[in-house]
Amino acid sequence: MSDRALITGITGQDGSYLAEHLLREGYEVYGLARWTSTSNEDRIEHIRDDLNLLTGDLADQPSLDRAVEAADPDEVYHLGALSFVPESFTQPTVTSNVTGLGTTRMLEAIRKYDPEIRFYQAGTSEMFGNAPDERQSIDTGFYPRSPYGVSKLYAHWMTVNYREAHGMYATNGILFNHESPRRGTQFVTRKITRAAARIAVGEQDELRLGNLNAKRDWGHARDYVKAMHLMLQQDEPDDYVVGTGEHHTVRECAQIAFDEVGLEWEEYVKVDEKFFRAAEVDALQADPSRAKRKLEWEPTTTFDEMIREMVQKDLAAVRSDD
Ligand code: NAP
Ligand code: F7E
Repeated sequence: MSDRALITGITGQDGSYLAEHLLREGYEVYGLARWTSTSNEDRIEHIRDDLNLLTGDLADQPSLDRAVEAADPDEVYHLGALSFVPESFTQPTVTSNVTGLGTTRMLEAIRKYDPEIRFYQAGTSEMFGNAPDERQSIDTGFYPRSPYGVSKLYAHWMTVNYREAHGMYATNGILFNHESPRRGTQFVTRKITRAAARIAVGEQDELRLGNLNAKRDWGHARDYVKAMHLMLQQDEPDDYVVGTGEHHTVRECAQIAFDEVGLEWEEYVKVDEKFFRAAEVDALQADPSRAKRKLEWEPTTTFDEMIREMVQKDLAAVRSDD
């Protein structure tokens, strides 16, 4: 009998790549998706017939209980969250409810149904925030700088607590930024690659950005979902930091994206304070050495390759819209 996995957040960037990966690995894949009046299934359209979708909401305990029962999974990958940092400042309580308490609801659903189910929590480098260390490892202290980061930190410790209090196989993956052509269009990399493509074909005149000096450790989502899967194949549950170990500025991202379409980024990018954050995270850079060693995992795509791939996909999309 094949292994069964339940993915929350299956309609998101990571959910779609993870579903593809688990299908390739021979899993029977279940996905929790919110009920919406218009379809949010674009990212999983190509594999839709191979998936078992269940409706549910992280704010609604009975729907999660039903989903866990219906999927009867061996592994749960909990990726569902409100993941856009700026919006968490304007919607702090719904962020806490969905991203924070939603994790406790999933853990409870599992504990009640079958505490042997393995659980992956989608942790984030945003929990490090104003990090005291230049490179962040599992030993770095947490200092979140947004309601999103605070909610994820609560979810992190609840995951640790269910492991220690109930003996559950509950693992935190602390993943640094990862992007792809499927990244939401408000996140900075995709905002830049899409704008570069649209400007190149004459559909947009300029690109307004916030803090160009912000540094992030950006990898490819396709690589990172493999690390999630590996984490749940270990003998014991644990916590892991996953990133490339390199960081780049927003400015460098713009320079590569515009270079890919043969344009000078300075001619099109304008700084707009509207995109500055109430509390910024200036720089993040992973020390992923432990995850690489224990999981035998390596990122395969460089930052430069990934940004150029995203620009090419965005170019193809704007051209096909014509
Ligand atoms: P994403 O594209 O924003 O996807 C988030 C998913 O959560 C979507 O499927 C969304 O459904 C679902 N969701 C939101 N609210 C929900 C609710 N109330 N009930 C059920 N589902 C809900 O995020 P991502 O980039 O794939 O990231 C996956 C996870 O990793 C998230 O938890 C994120 O916080 C975390 N993370 C991401 C990164 C990164 O760089 N990408 C790094 C570290 C951690 P809809 O489609 O209906 O909106
Ligand atoms: O911002 C700066 C901004 O929104 C990156 C989420 O997946 O990764 C993501 O969070 C940086 C910030 O991602 C604009 O100030 C400049 O310093 O792409 P982002 P994020 O906030 O790092 C983490 C790991 C997660 O867990 C989150 O879920 O870029 N920046 N100008 C801008 N950012 C945006 N969005 N838009 C701008 O115009």
